[in-house]
Amino acid sequence: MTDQAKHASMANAIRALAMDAVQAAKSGHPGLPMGAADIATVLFTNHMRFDPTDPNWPDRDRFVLSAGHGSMLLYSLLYLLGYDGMTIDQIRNFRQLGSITAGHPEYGHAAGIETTTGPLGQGIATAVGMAMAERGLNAGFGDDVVDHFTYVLASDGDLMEGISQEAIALAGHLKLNRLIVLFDDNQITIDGDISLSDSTDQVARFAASGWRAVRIDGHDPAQIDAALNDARNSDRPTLIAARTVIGFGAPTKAGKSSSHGAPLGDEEIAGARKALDWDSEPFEIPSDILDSWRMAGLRGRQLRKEWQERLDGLDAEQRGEFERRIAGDLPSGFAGAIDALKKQLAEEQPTMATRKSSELALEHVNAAVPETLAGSADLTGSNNTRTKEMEPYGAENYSGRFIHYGIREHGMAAAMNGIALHGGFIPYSGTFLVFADYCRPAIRLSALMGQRVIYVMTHDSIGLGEDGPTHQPVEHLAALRAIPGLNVFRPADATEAAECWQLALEDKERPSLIALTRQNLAPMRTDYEESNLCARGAYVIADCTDEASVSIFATGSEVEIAVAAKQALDEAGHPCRVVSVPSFELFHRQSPAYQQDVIGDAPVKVAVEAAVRQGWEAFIGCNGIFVGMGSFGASAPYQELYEHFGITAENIVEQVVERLEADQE
Ligand SMILES: Cc1ncc(C[n+]2csc(CCOP(=O)(O)OP(=O)(O)O)c2C)c(N)n1
Repeated sequence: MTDQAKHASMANAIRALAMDAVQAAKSGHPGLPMGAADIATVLFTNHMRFDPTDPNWPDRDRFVLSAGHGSMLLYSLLYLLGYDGMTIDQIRNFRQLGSITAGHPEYGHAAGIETTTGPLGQGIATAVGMAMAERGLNAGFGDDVVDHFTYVLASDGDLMEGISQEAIALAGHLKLNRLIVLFDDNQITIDGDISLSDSTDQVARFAASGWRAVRIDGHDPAQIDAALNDARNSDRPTLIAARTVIGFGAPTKAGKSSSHGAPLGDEEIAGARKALDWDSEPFEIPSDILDSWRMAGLRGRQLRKEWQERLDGLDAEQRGEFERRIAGDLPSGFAGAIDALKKQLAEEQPTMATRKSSELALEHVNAAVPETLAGSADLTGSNNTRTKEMEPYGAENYSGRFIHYGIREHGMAAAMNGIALHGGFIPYSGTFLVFADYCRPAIRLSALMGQRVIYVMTHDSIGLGEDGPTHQPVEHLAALRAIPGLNVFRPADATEAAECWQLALEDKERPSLIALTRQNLAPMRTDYEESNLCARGAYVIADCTDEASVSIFATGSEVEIAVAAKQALDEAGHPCRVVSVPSFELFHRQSPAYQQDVIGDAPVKVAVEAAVRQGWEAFIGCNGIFVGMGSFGASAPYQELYEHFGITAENIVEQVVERLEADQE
């Protein structure tokens, strides 16, 4: 067989599996895998370094299928290359419950899926984070142990989404030359020809952001091969715009949107088999072709062994550190650092904004945990995420630990997913809480993938004051608490801030968001406690000796208002307890007995939070008193806003007394 014929038969194996699996599932996207099969074949047989027997080899090349709807491309590759678990039965069960071959690639379902994709644009932006982590880890451990590429297959849709611009600009600026994007330039989207909605010159666009950008024929293996070789030797990230035909091989649907997202149908598939000269039955790959693929799968084994020898050759300390960081375990000094800080805080009793408390915690964290990779979306001085020793991360200094993400919240959040997925770093970075909306699709993916990404969100309420309602989050806490698997923290003082940081860093399987104030807060935790009280999500922070008539639940800046109300209520003969609720999610994970104990049975229950009521029913029931926001905020000094919106101790007391009196009537 000529090389050309061998290439064609290997690529056709992908095409056949894709059209047959989509047909069997009665849904899915055959067009992209059929169109991009030539690109993928050259990439995986000649360029990608990976070892299916050790899919998590830390120095493997990463492949991100940004156009996740083309999932059958990835599943076909993983099956053909011999990844454990990706059996032909899994391909037959494409899109079925319990299979590892979900509609879109889901991280954690199968080895070889580097990230969850499907929401267009996320994959390419996540890959930028992977490439950033690669350079960062390389700067720390050297070429011998970290030196790999991140390849992306992106579609028109990926490049049309706004997040791609943030990602492209960041990657170009940072000169991430180990990032290579293969653009499946098929000029078709769901609605039809790309000319319906776009006329961007993508090559010029990438070039304008500092990329090397070339055009090739995406069905010519020699051109694909040469372009990849050039890309790997570039001093900049590379875009390879590969012109392809969507649904390549389908007799009437190739080149048309009708091949994008629906089964081709029996007749069309029969025609494609003929055109591609593919005689095998559905889900059958001729043994010589499967052998060729499996041989390609073996290519990396030797490379991986050589890498292992180089790692073994490092001195024990460096090797241990590398392995610890890849495993994601915190250094042994971490817990002690937090404890020392808590003792210091108990002694000093500082009054400060929690964004400042967070910075103080980070001074201790960053000294003890070398793998934190910090950042901010151009609000460094406001988010307080950069600690003293941190140098900026950049093309001239990949060992820097602070990333100036620019005004790119969405790109930042997705990049953090990539950094976490890559391994070796714990990413955290900041913006204003109100702009959580700009990060939300990526936050959702952090949670869906169970990644330890830490979002620092400051200016967390009307308490930010004069910037006004555009900058004052109101619905954001509730909206974020609605994301399954995301820890949302809102610490009430410096001690709680330190404890929330500890919890966020120790939770290897979930992202966390820490909401912090702009305004100063008095210390609420006056005594040193060895245990982390925030770990249970809610706890009694101020108790009463008599049976409580009132329980007040509050978070963050409103805890001190609740405590002031308690003092007045106690004095008025209405014994009151205050529960601080730094995290709904952690509280809901406690035993029913603990939850019941904390909620208690005081006849009047009050929740205070400078945000909307949604979600508080779990604490105060339907008829509890809620003191918070029911509208957008306003522009004014924050003390006036708290008065204006009635989030005051006086208002709480008034409402409680009214309720107690009404109950007595
Ligand atoms: C953020 C987002 N919006 C919309 C969709 C739905 N969707 C899936 S594929 C697609 C566009 C298809 O065009 P293209 O990206 O060029 O893929 P191709 O047709 O080449 O397979 C759309 C709108 C999505 N997956 N993600």
